[in-house]
Amino acid sequence: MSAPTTVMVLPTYDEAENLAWIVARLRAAEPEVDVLVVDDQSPDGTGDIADRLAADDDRVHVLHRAAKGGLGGAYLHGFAWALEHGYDVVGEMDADGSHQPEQLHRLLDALGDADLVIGSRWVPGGSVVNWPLRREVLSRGGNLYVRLLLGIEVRDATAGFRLYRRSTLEAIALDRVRSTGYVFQTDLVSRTLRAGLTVREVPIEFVERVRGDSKMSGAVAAESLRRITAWGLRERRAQARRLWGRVHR
Ligand SMILES: Nc1nc2c(ncn2[C@@H]2O[C@H](COP(=O)(O)OP(=O)(O)OP(=O)(O)O)[C@@H](O)[C@H]2O)c(=O)[nH]1
Ligand SMILES: [Mg+2]
Repeated sequence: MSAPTTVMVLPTYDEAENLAWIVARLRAAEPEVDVLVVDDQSPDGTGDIADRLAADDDRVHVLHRAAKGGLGGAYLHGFAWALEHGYDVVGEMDADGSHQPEQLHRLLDALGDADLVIGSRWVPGGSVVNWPLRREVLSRGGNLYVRLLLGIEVRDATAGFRLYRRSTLEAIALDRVRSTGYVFQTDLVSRTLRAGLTVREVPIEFVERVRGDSKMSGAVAAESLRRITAWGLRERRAQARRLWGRVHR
């Protein structure tokens, strides 16, 4: 049997200062892993850099999208490409250096007994470097909100350093995903668990970006709050109906 084929999907928007650096590190750390850059017409020329990297290396590929469509949109596009091209394992990571290619092996090693592996900041051994307290509070608070409202036992449901088995992506109805921003990550963990599949978290060290600007915005945060609250309420209503059904049987 041949070894599973893996591709890491890297969404980019204005990462000209980071992309070549991160792709070189990824190729060096995991020479057997392919790379797919999904660029949304970055005004700073990231797409051209991606084209040059792809021209120099058969294992680097690029998708150019028409306009900035959010992280979720870029990943859905990238996943469709990866499934079409027959990969067994499809990964995600940021292109700004926050996720370290040198730690990808931790995720690869954990995939043996999981359907989704998450590189987690908030399990023992996980950490963040150079985060202001405000960011840490926001991330921990957001994750607590997710755990309480959705009732899922994942410590870092918003994390974007991941590996999915092909079978996982095929089981979770990607065509019905509507999340565009970072809430996409939470959406997919929750779909994976609802499909009865196994999620494992492994500790990683998350490094705050050093170069380039964050794309986190008020609108992106608002989408997260809105969707998670709506999913939580829907789940609570379903619970109440089940309980009501039992009482009145
Ligand atoms: N293709 C595409 N990529 C995006 C979009 N928004 C963000 N990204 C990329 O997604 C990754 C994560 O975005 P960041 O801006 O680093 O978000 P973040 O990590 O929450 O914010 P920081 O911690 O401040 O870096 C980066 O590689 C971005 O370039 C988008 O609309 N389209
Ligand atoms: Mg970042």
